[in-house]
Amino acid sequence: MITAYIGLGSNLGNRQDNINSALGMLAEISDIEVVRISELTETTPLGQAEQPMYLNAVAELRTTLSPYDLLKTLINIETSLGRKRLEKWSSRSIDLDILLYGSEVIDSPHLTIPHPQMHLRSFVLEGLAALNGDFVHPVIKESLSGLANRLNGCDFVHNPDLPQLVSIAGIIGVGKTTLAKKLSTRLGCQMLPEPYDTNPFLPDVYAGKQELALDSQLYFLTERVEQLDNSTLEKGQTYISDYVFDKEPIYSRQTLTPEQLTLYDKIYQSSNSKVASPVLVIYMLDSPGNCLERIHKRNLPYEQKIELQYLENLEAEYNQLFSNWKICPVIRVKTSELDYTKDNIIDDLAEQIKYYIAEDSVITSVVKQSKI
Ligand code: A4P
Ligand code: MG
Repeated sequence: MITAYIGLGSNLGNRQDNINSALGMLAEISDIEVVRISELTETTPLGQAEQPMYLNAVAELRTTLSPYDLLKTLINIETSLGRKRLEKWSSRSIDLDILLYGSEVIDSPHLTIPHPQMHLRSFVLEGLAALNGDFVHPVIKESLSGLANRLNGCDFVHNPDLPQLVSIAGIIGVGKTTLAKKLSTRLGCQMLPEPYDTNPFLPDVYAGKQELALDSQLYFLTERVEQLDNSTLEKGQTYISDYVFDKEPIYSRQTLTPEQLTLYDKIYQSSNSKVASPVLVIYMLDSPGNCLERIHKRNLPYEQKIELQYLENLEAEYNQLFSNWKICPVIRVKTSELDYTKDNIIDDLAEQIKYYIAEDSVITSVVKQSKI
């Protein structure tokens, strides 16, 4: 007997009846035992706007059927419940997808297991996490509840028409630039480094010259808008930045007077639409105390006045930013667990990134790199 997980979805007809009928038909099959069912949840249609809301659920099965026979069974049930196959992702009376089949990995023309989009869909992961949160996704190698947490209740689709920007976030001294360099080398993609050292106003601001804080923030803003300009980054290409654009207001709130902040916010809002949004954020975490130690070690003269309280405030603001984040998945990484002396650390993280970006961009860049 293998434990398999099935995703059920319906957005046509009596949705609850459709789902109950499908579960009833599954339970009648002698090679299948329906063990548990997650709660039914109403979800916004992913992909196509202008569709009725979905009802979704996840079922845990025990079965002796092979994955291919299980798929045939699901297609038969869909057909007998009036499922019409129109264009991709059209409304449907019932959709039955195999999410997981034990820990098997199958990539054949008619069957892909684990379901190739499941890690981007909260409507699937939350049901799965409720049933078996500790189970490890056999390809991404992360628990189902860990995968669900990365999405913050949202659903995402790969969009190869956007620049595949992966942004690394975290407070000063957490290790963003080191990680960005290593990942961009590993993935053979361009790194977009924060223009941090070149800001002519920053040393004075750190030295307490409050009157230059607005100049410093505007310098950062204009440099970043130029660097992340949506019209210059190439569609489908992977980029790794060692900062996330949306942190700009965090720093401004720390350093600007209320009058400066009002002016800054206007300029920030108008530039926001010009920059590429990340398709994935890697949020690095370490205690402010450890970060302060790293700042002292790297010994940039103008950073030496940074105080623990300042880093603690930044940490609270970053946590707030990512607790409300709806733009893309967020992978949280503890700096203390990034032991770069271990060869596979970067490989594993690079491998994970692949599943969150429109894949071709990394595959082509890895091929390019191996040709060099
Ligand atoms: N196939 C390959 N792998 C699998 C698998 N693991 N499980 C093949 C099931 N089928 C798999 O499926 C097309 C073919 O995919 C199958 O015949 C099988 O050979 P389909 O259901 O006929 O076609 P589809 O609906 O266009 O594609 P698919 O993949 O089922 O779509 P998705 O990815 O399931 O997305 N929004 C909300 N809120 N809730 C939803 O449930 N569902 C979809 C459909 C879109 N938006 C949604 C929801
Ligand atoms: Mg389907």
